Amino acid sequence: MTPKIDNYSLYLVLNEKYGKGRSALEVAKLAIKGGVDIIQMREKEKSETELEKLGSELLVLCKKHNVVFIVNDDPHLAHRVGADGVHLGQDDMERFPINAVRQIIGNDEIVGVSTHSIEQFEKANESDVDYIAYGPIFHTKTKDYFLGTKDIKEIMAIARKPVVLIGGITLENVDEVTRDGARNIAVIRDIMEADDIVARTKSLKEKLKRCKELCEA
Ligand code: TZP
Ligand code: MG
Repeated sequence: MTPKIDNYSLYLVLNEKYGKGRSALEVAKLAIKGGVDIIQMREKEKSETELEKLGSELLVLCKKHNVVFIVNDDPHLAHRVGADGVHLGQDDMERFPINAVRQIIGNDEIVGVSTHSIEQFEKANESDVDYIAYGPIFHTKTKDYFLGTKDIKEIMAIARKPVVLIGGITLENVDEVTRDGARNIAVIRDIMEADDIVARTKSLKEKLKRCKELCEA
């Protein structure tokens, strides 16, 4: 059965080029040891063959440890490797409207979408997706702008599905997003670039645990 996205999830977006010489698989193993909940393969520089190989390896690893495994950009690839779901950007959705995505990967699989404005968020909120990523919140390397924390309260108030905040989130600033209502966070560099990936992941997870305790008290 396909797992669901639970709140207080820590979501690692894997991109080997930030791994300081460590392979994506190696980083994934360490992050899983640290308690990461969701892993996305976002490897823009790899060939189709490399992606299939890595995707299959990550799937085995994630399944073994009950970690949700998501493939970025391509529902066909997600389906071929048997991932739990696919993550689509705004541009991917032009190529693959949600109905087409469902036909490729199935109704039970997870579909996540990136949004970068309240308008995009509202549209995703009304569509057949399983979670919504919102950002970049802080300065990041994959985008040339960031939104800041100003919209978090509003999107959390209207959200009808799990929301994952992304973009420049670190152990040092994560409280700024959870304080405004965020329940799930995604990171690339804060885990990938860490000297001690296990410890860093544990610390981020600890922040979410504390947030849960405070929110549910
Ligand atoms: N989408 C919005 S920001 C981002 C993506 C993929 C990159 C997040 O990377 P980092 O290193 O956590 O800022
Ligand atoms: Mg994409």
